[in-house]
Amino acid sequence: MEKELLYPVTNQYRFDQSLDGLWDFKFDEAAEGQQQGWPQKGLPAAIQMPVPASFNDFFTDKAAREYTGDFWYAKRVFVPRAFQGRVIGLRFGAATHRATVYVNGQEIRQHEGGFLPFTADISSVVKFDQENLVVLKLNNELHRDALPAGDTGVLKNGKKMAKPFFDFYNYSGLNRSVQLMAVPQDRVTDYSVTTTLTATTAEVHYTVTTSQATAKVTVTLQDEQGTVVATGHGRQGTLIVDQPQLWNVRDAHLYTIAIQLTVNDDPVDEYRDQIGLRTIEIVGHQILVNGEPVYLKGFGRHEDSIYAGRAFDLNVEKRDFELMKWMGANSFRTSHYPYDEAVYRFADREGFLIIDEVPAVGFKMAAASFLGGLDQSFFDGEWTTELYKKHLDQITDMVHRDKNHPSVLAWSLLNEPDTSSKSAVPYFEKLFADTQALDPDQRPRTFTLNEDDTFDTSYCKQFPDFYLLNRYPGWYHKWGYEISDGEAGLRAELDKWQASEIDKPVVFSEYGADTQPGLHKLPSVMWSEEYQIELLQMFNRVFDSYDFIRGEQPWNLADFQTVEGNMRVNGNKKGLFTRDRQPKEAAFYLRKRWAGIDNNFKN
Ligand code: BDP
Repeated sequence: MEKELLYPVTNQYRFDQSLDGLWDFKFDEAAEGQQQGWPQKGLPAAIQMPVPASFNDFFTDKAAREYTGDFWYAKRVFVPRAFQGRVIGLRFGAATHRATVYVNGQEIRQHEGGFLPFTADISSVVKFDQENLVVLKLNNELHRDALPAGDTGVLKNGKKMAKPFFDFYNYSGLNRSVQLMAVPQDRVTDYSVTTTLTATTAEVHYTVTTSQATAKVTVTLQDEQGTVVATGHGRQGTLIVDQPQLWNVRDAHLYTIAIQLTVNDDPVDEYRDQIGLRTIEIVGHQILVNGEPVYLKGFGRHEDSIYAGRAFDLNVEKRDFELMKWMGANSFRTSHYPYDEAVYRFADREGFLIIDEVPAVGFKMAAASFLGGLDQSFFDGEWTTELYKKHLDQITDMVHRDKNHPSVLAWSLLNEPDTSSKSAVPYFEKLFADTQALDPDQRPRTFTLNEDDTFDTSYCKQFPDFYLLNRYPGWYHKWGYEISDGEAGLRAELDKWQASEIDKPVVFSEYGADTQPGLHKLPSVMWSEEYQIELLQMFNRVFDSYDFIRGEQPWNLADFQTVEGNMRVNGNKKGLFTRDRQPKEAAFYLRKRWAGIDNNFKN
């Protein structure tokens, strides 16, 4: 079960019970919990902590908010006898950054990576019709051989401190829901679908994997009216849908796939999910959905809100989708980590395209030196062998989890890595090839190139299927009155892309200005609402002058929390919306621009 990531459901064969709510919680500064028998006894003198939530912002004491090291969660979970005979599992949506799971005193498994789900098979230790003690040891330290990358320092007073090589707060805890699951022994363990289109049909190629080889598999596809439009038999096959209602950008149509298992004609399992029929291709400098060119309008985002930090909050997510729709957006990037699964379900339903990003952020020593690190190439570091394993492991889980979502347009394999040294090349070569082998849908692979990775300096330009550029003229350089020089520099760089042999789409995946809401100034100064608009106008003039630029995703949808520092006034303020999701002036400007840009802009 530990490799199974299917979204949990309840039906005649499967049970999914939420374990969200209050859990026991305790910091373990001395790393003594194991020795003190907490997995067996539970947590002594524990405090209560909501799940899902990041623990940080609840505290009024700074040492607690900044806590770095081991910390524990525990809960007593009643498992009814009705579940007997099934495989019993726990599913953690996200645990930052490494976790050890114990049930009734026994260690069940360990997991590393704070932004993807994992399951623990507890069948061998579970007690029915009784309470079971579920205990988790978490650790939120940052390291160079882990994702996201950073260091963990120790202050003179002995306290550990996270030093991220990235610009978002190291929010920690059980940030997504926890579920108790009971599934049949003979069950569907995974499935995948890909679509090809003919003039009048969609061919849905499916593969189903099961826990046991004996069961018979039947797959049906139903349209939104509940009519069965195709049926297939066997673990692999093709379902042909006549006159299909395709999934399209901002015009989504979904089909229900139902996978049934029978043993000797008796039904033993069923799994249903919603899928969309669509194709994705990159041809020349066009991004094609169902063969039609699409211009991306959208945002880089974060899972970030007040009180609960990086906890997934369906209410915030709903508001974000309403804001994106109001803006006229059609896409977003899950900067800088895979988001909660509900986000992809929203996007499938609303017809948004997602650039799905793995938490490979901070792979750059300049990011470390910004905080006092060394100035060497990141990929020269001895940590890259271990890092690669974890990196690929997380890409594997991301692709495994998200591969059937019609909304997922592409995989972003890194954010702003150091590609200006040759030592990055073998790492990238392997990473791009290994990812290709994972995705049945063969989606485009990409990564964001930061300011230092230009047409002239990047050694890794050959790898992406399309380019994501993060550029900050007008903010981190050539700022204020010098912005006209910033524009000239940007044009000079883009002229080189234009003149080159490369014929692939370029999407601007980050640009922006920190803006204090309510600060007005005529003429503008940096940080004013007027300056944010001027900066966006500058970029938009540039985008409109180059045909190969096929998308714009300003940084960021909303203001978000970062570490404290002399570059940040209580977080990153480049949002078009405030952290409580109200518009800055620039949102009205951009909304107007996007109202005049159709999905097939530049064609
Ligand atoms: C980019 C990073 C992003 C930062 C942004 C900024 O990709 O995470 O928040 O810069 O500085 O380099 O605002």
